[in-house]
Amino acid sequence: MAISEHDQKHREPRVGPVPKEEPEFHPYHHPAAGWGAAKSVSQVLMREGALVDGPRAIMRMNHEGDGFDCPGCAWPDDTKGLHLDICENGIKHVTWEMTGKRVGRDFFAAHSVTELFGWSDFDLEDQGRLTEPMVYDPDSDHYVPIRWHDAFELVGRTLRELDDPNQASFYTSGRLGNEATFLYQLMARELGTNNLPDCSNMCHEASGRALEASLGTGKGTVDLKDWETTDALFIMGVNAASNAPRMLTALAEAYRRGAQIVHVNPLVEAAATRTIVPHDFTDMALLKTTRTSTLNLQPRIGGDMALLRGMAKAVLEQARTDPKAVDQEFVDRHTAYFDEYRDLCEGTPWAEIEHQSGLSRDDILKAARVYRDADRSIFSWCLGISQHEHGVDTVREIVNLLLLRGNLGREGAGPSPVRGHSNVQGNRTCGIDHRPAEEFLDRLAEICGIDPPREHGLDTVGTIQAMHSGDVKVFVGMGGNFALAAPDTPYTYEALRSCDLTVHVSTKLNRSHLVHGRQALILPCLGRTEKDHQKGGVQATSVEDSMSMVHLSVGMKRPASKHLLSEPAVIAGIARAALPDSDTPWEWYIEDYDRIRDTMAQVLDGFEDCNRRVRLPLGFRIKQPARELVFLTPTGRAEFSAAPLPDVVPAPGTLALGTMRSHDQWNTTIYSDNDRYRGVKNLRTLVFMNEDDMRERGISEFDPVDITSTAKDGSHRHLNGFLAIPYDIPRGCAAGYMPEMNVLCALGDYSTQSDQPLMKHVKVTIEPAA
Ligand SMILES: Nc1nc2c(c(=O)[nH]1)N[C@H]1C(S)=C(S)[C@@H](COP(=O)(O)OP(=O)(O)OC[C@H]3O[C@@H](n4cnc5c(=O)[nH]c(N)nc54)[C@H](O)[C@@H]3O)O[C@H]1N2
Ligand SMILES: Nc1nc2c(c(=O)[nH]1)N[C@H]1C(S)=C(S)[C@@H](COP(=O)(O)OP(=O)(O)OC[C@H]3O[C@@H](n4cnc5c(=O)[nH]c(N)nc54)[C@H](O)[C@@H]3O)O[C@H]1N2
Ligand SMILES: [Mo]
Repeated sequence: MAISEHDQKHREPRVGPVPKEEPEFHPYHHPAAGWGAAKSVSQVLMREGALVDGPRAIMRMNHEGDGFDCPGCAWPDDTKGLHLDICENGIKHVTWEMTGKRVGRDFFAAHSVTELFGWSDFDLEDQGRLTEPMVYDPDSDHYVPIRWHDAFELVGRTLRELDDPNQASFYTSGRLGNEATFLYQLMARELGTNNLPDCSNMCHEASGRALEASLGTGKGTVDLKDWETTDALFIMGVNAASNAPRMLTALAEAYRRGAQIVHVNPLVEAAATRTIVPHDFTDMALLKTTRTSTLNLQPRIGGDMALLRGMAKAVLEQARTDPKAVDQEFVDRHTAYFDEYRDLCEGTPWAEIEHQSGLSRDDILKAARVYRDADRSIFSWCLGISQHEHGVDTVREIVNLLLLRGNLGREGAGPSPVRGHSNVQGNRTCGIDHRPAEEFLDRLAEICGIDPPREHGLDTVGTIQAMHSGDVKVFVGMGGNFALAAPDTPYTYEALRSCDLTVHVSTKLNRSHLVHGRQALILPCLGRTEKDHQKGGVQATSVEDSMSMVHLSVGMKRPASKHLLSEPAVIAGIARAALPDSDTPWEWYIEDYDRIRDTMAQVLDGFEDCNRRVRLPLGFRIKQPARELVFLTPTGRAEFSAAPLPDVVPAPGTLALGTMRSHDQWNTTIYSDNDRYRGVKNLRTLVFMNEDDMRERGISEFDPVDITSTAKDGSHRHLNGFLAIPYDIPRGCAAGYMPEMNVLCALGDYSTQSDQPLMKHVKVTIEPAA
């Protein structure tokens, strides 16, 4: 099909770049990482004009002591002094921030907001770094420059004039460093609201709640050393080669020392095949590949819980003849509600397990055997597990299975969620939580001398609903791209447009700046790669990775513009303007971030003495009570859950659609129209389907199709003219890219367990385009 014709069918504005060539699809048969990654990196470096600075910055990334933390993902740094685990997507991410391009006042003078709204999201971000604060001028429909002082005063005045502080909501995207995070939540709570939605509400909320309920701690318990010593790794619902590429190295090393690696994913992703270990120069030179999998299972979308239940059932059945199958001593000493769980497993028929998982009993037994034969097992997971109606139950089922064999509190064993944004876990640790614990608020009150509100605040979905109904009038986005990342795009746009004031603290121009309230500000800030000069000298910020390691990040680049402020400074500026009588020493904090850390050390669990410990070569690890077999649960024990299996099988004629990322994308930031590991070029507006499902509907490769979703409330949403791609995916399942597909996700369709939008299980029908 000619491109122009295909393009016309797209909903405007588009997300990705306009492809210069025909779409292509050729299943990928090469190893992950290696030279393909190296080539892709050099293309990005060239495009961003970062050929000189890029490589130098990369050498400083994730360095002990004096480097900056890679903003690419939350995978931990190596513990053995190997600091250059080159990762293609981390490099792309860093160069994206370091681009030589700039969006200054001339740019905004030349393009109205209405005009810019028609641009693609790719083109918006591709303009480069924001350079000075801008305010929306309704008369001219342009953004115009504003001085920092006046911008702060505008936000401060609007916040002061609200009838109720709960009419404001303060969003965090998981990039924000710990110190800024602490100040941000302090400001919101001093103002009097717990409206602190964050990207975690769309991401790992389910994991946090499940681990909290089962183990009394909202985080994983394992670290990289455990990954290095485990006998069996179960990797569930994550596209690691694209989204946590440094995991590839861990998988290859595990394979080389004989560990079992089981991948559970409706799609066989690149990490489930083989890799060329990127930092291993001999491997690179000889194109030597290492396997990264010993078993791949492809359940139906949402079928993981049934698979886990089946594995538990098999282990329990074996325990009748094999006393070592279940670690009864561990179960007796450390857990509660085992009998209920055993009865539940025994009472769940194999036929139901097979039907709900979409896997044969034989396949499930294979996985169970790996689990039974391993002395130490780790389960790792990401969005394929969490973004479901029953996400909490599924993560609790993972813990159930771990508990059966005492896979907790010892080396090489335990739960290991792969977090998303590089500091999303630190955000929670440092107080971004719309449902804060009483003890935390008590300490905040005592140490910071404020009177924090006690009622729970709004999360992401709640904030969108409240903006839509007029209950929230001020939206502040601390990073991120809320308009595009949130579900139900048109509804979210309406919600943001009903606000009195929208404020975005950002590094690059994005859709959220163009979907604005009556008044609107763009406040540009330093990125993580840049030097942060304050009165007390160059400042460092701390971040926490997926495995609870906290370490310092120090920028080394000259800021993209001399008008940029650091995120802590922006927050302090807003806080001072909104709270003129505040006793909090906002300005004093900004002079030297050690002062913020000193306060954090008094308020936050696990941050004692953090100024000293964060300067240790590898930083420090926040203690996980569950790791020490201390369970802060009602029973004081690890608690088995006994949830019934949900019905995840699509009704006849319908499909379960999962929305996900391509390889060349970082959430709403699109690098190109390619998805290398899935063999796709020049195309994002696609839907992957099983060939039989396509045939049944009279659809062939690259045929345009219309996709209709049906929400819980029966309402329908549409995406037309997407191209169908035949893919190795179970029948009844389909997949495509976020954020294009967010229009299909109804705002009301969130999990009743986690309040997370159901981004991996959208009920759709697909037919040839009208
Ligand atoms: N380069 C890059 N890195 C990133 C990001 C990025 O956009 N780009 N985003 C970051 C963020 S914020 C996050 S949260 C993470 C996201 O990391 P991922 O969780 O890998 O993100 P997705 O692309 O949504 O991929 C979900 C995976 O789950 C699978 N899946 C879908 N449904 C199911 C299911 O029902 N069961 C199972 N078992 N699997 C399923 C899909 O096939 C896919 O492999 O990555 C982080 N790292
Ligand atoms: N359908 C569907 N929707 C999803 C998902 C899905 O799987 N499917 N995944 C969800 C998930 S897991 C997440 S985490 C959200 C992501 O939601 P967000 O975190 O809100 O979105 P991002 O695309 O990561 O934000 C990109 C923007 O962040 C800004 N930025 C980058 N670096 C910095 C910085 O250092 N400081 C500041 N202040 N700003 C910066 C830039 O302006 C850039 O445009 O999307 C969610 N949406
Ligand atoms: Mo995320």
